[in-house]
Amino acid sequence: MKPSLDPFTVLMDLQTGALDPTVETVERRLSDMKGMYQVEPDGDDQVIYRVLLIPVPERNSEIQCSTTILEPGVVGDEYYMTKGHFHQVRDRSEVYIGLAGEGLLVMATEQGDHAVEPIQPGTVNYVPGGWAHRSVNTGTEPLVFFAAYVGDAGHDYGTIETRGFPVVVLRGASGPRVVPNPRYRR
Ligand code: S6P
Ligand code: ZN
Repeated sequence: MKPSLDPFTVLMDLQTGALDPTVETVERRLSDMKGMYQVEPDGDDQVIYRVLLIPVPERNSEIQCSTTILEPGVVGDEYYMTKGHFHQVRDRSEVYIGLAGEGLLVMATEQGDHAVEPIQPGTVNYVPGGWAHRSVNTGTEPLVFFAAYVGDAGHDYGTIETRGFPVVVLRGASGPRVVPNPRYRR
């Protein structure tokens, strides 16, 4: 087989998640999160996370890589979080490596099972195929992680926008609380 890509190297800052070169950045603001928090955000429409991408062709012979920088903060009592998604091709898996900050990785199946795992410097989270995933910043510093996933996975945001996750992560007096999501639609 004749390879169709040439090898390359990207420099990743292990504290900030910055990539050099920065090829493509996705920014998500509070206004992109409509209907996802228990209460609607008010105030400044700030950027709550950035995804820095190392794009490669979207085919299953390649591995997509990115870093995510999720700011600290709350909407009501709910910590800042990513939108969360299933992969469009449901059985495509993913690995997260925690770089900085502290947070939780909330995962759910279409059948309504859920799992919650820590993200912190050095964690390697394995997200098997069929599990939707959302990261939540439960700390006071940016939560930064590296992600690698099967090249043709794609992203299905609509299912989570409609159904939500079975649990939400709230700020409690003695730390984060994972509680059932009253708005979850089975
Ligand atoms: C992609 C991977 C991450 C997320 C990123 C933002 O499969 O899971 O790179 O895209 O953390 O989350 P979201 O849910 O807005 O794509
Ligand atoms: Zn993913």
